[in-house]
Amino acid sequence: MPSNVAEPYRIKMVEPLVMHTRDERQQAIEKAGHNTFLLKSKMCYIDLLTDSGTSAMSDRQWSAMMVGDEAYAGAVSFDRLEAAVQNSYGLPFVVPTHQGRGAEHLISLILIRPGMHVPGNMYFTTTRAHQELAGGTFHDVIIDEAHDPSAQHPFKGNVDIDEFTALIDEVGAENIAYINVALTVNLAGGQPVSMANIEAVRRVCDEHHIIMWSDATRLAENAWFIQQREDGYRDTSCADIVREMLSHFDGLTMSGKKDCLVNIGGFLAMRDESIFTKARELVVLYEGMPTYGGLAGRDLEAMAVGLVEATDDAYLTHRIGQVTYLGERLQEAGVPVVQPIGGHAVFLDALRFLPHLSQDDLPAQSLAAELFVASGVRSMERGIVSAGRDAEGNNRHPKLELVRLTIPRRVYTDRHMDVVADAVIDLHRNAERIRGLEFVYEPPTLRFFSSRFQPKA
Ligand code: PM9
Repeated sequence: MPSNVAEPYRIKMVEPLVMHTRDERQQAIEKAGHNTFLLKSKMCYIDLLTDSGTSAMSDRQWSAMMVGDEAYAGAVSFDRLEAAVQNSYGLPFVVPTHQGRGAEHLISLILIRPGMHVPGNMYFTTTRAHQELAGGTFHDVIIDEAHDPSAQHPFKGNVDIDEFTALIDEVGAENIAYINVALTVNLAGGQPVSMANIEAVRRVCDEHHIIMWSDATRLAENAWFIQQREDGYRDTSCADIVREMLSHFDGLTMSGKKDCLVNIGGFLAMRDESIFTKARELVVLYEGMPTYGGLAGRDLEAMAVGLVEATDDAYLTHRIGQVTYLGERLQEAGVPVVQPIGGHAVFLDALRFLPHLSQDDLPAQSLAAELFVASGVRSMERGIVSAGRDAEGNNRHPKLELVRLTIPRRVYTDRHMDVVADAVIDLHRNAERIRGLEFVYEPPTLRFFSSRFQPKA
């Protein structure tokens, strides 16, 4: 049963895939310290580590790259990116950065003073790291359903308005740097936020004079869910929904590596000229001139085209249809996955997949490593390892202990999804033999990228 929408493109260039033996993969994972981030990509048959920077670009993006203006200052490529953001997102001021975390770094430095609080709809690793580096404290104000992998809710990424207002009452609006609303919510399973919820957050922000920011990394996918699930949007294009969503925000950070369909790039966009001025001052220090922000002119061109392509209805219907297809194949076979299936990935519920392990056995890390050895499919841990340690140095224990099968955009076919589904289903049948892991090396920040592990005795 293939997904019911064919690819809305045809393939012009191909990249061969190589399948290694199980023994070779076993050696590779041991060399990588059982961390899929440390594997060589050539060892991965189907690489579902991330949807970040892994998209296939279109012929239009590649041709736009050829007219990239590589001038150090005042490049016309920046003007084209700025115009694309203004037209598609409705935000007047744009500052490019090398990728999303570059934008997160700058906005955290601008808006957060030590001791301030930053509510958001679930943490994201790099986002929270920059908020904390700037002296802020992150508060999770997502609805409770988001922390329950089996809970059914059409907009599991929604902000819990009561929790948000309770936080304002507790710490005072003047101590809230801004609220960061992610569209969609990556670590909840790629779950969307409804337009009604965005409007409700805006009302609270207006009442208390709080800045409303967005992590807009997957905003086009969020728009598609609004079109499909929220009353009154069925006949509205995703491009129009994107503009409507953003009309409620003061600004955004963007990792262009996702919903701008590029291999590198990001930016800040905002309404307030004083924030813009500060961002332009800081970008020179950390990224590059305000007209290139650490990117080549050709990268700006590709992003200007990609951010428009990403809101195309036919593209989004196929894109999310493919993710849903994989998720439904797994669900039908009884594999525990986060529900509903999200926009960019299918998330395996490692606690239910490996019920014989406790969270301190690092089940998601172990499952990701085992899936690679069994099939050559690379995935990513999104659980206790990704959550890191709190200010006292204790391991955080997130409610979600997940393995993410992240689907790059326009890269794999539904036949690849079948190979992935078969591998996961097979592993699930033999899950009881999978052992836990323990750390042998742990860096001080963003530990999931480079920690090393060994099987527990
Ligand atoms: N997300 C991802 O694989 C890249 C690796 S970080 C584990 O999901 C959100 C919601 C993201 C995100 C990156 C960033 C940072 C910000 N917000 O990777 O710096 O999903 O461009 O963006 C990754 P950059």
